[in-house]
Amino acid sequence: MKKRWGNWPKDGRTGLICFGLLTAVWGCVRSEAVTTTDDVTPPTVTLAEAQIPAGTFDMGDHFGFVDPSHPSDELPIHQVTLSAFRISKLEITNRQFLDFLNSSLKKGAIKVQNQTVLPSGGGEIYCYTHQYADYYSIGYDGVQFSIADFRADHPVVGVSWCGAAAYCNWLSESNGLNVCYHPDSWICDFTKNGYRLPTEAEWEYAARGGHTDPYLNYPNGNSIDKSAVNLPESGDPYETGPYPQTTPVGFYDGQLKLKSVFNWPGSAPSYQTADGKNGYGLYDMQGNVWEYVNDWYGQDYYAKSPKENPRGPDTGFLMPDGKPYRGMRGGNWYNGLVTGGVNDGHSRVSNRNPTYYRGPQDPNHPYYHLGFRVARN
Ligand SMILES: [Ca+2]
Ligand SMILES: [Ca+2]
Repeated sequence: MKKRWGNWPKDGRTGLICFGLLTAVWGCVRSEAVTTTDDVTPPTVTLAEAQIPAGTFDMGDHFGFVDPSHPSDELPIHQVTLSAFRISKLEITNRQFLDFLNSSLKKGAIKVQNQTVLPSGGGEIYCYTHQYADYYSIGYDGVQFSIADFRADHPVVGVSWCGAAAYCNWLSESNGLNVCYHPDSWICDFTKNGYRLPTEAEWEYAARGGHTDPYLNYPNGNSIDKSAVNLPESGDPYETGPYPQTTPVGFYDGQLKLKSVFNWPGSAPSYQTADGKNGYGLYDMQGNVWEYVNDWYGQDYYAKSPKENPRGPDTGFLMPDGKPYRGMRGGNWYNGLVTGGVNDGHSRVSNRNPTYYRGPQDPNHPYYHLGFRVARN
């Protein structure tokens, strides 16, 4: 089932050129081909989840940070009360997303077109394949999807927000839960018991790990412990390798890691991690990959957010390309420490970012540093 990349066509440059065109038609793609087979085997899906208790906290930036790209979007600090919810302890991995893709392919629910994955009836792109660009670890050989060697436990990247929502629906169905997302409008029904993306308020509350007296700037403290997080130049043994320089999910658990097990690109035979899990037992809430939240990004939303279970604005703040974008949280392996001498502060626990701002070539920058984790009531 595993394929070695050397056997596959390398057309990343073509993919990047196409990216802008695809972005322009994002949401408008339609096609006819549907792959079907009767061999549908329900997957067994288990996720490590943390139970987050109901509670009230003061959401926003407690440290006076002024974001150079979008100042004031973390203010005013405002009180938020949340119902209890569950959230996955880890970012969703390539292995987990692969199960969704192969299962959906067998059911005829998705198709591969222009080296991207789409719903079979047309609609927004779910994700990019390895054939589209080398950054993406899940490939398609015309029959099934497979993962690059030693990448199965890395966070999935190259996924759109709709792809993440579609994964949530599949995960719900696979576990006998009621789906949250409408398959056309992608509106989330929060009364359902299935999987969904965390709201922005849930994400921040979960990331804080219960630390509200005093509030902290990062999930576990007021300074960055580079041995406990995957950030740019944090010193992990994946930084000398090709993009994406993700670490496996939950890599920073305080254990000594061995190259003989992980086959990382760096030459170090071992790497001592510090334990990066937060107060709720969640890993990678700081760094590794950015994580989608359910909310549209509303730059001025904090001034009008309801107190009880805020779920974001009805649509997003229009970015320079005239389009609304979803929010993302937590910083990533690629950037966000310092740009041009200015601290971007991406991995601060209160930091907000629209998915428009993904990198220097935005909005057509690759999605190689953006993934997600899931939540449910
Ligand atoms: Ca790193
Ligand atoms: Ca993360």
